[in-house]
Amino acid sequence: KVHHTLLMTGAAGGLGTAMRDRLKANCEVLRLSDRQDFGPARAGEEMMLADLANAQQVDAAVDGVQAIVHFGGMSVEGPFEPILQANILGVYNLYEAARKHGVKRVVFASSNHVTGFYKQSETITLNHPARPDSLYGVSKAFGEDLSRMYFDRYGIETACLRIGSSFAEPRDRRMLASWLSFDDLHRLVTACLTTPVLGHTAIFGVSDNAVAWYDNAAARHVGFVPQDSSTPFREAVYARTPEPDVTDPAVIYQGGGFLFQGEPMTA
Ligand code: 15L
Repeated sequence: KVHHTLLMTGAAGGLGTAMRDRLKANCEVLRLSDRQDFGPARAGEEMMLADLANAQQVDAAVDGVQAIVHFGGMSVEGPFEPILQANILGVYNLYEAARKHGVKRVVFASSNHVTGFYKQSETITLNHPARPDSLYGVSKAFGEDLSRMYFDRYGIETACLRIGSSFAEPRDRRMLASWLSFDDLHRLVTACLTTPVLGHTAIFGVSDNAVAWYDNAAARHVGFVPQDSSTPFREAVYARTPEPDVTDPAVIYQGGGFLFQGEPMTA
């Protein structure tokens, strides 16, 4: 256990729920935070409710922790205002609190949607420029840049996890490439919390899938070695999903379909 008290934001969300028990192995005390009440603290936990847009509440949640796993914020595309509040103002509030309280390491749940406008036929590295596919993707790119500034200025180390699709199982054909198992997500977070020198880095968060769009060579120092693969799910996914239309932008681009809802797009 490298950290005494670890803060996990977004504790009531999908990733927070999946990591709640797993992250207890990484610390003595797991401090959980979310916007609204999600039940009592269990053994080894502390509960600290905080709206990311509220600087005082975020400050209180960060006070006394040694590291932060930041899963909080809007997790899909939507209207700009809530994205602005939670993902832009919210990530600023978090880093200001980290600076004031001397927190030296943050694991930030960024997203594959930072680079979602690369094609599914491309393999991209961590040196490819961002190509956000949505306002949500832009907000995650902002978090990546902001955290870099806090590293360069104040030495706060951050891993920006460009998480693909972290669910119990891959849900469609795209997720055969983008899937990150919960156990691999925990391995990734653990690697980021424990590697001796993290610096500031992005890293694509996917399992060891046969179909891959990402090259993590520039983040070898993190020490993330995924152990799971989408391959065992492949046949079932093919059987229950239609043949893809290769002229559909949701099939052409890595960001996939959910971000084009209601927005006609041309390739
Ligand atoms: C994300 O960034 C979302 O948070 C998640 O809900 C998934 O939709 C994922 O991307 C994805 O691209 O599959």
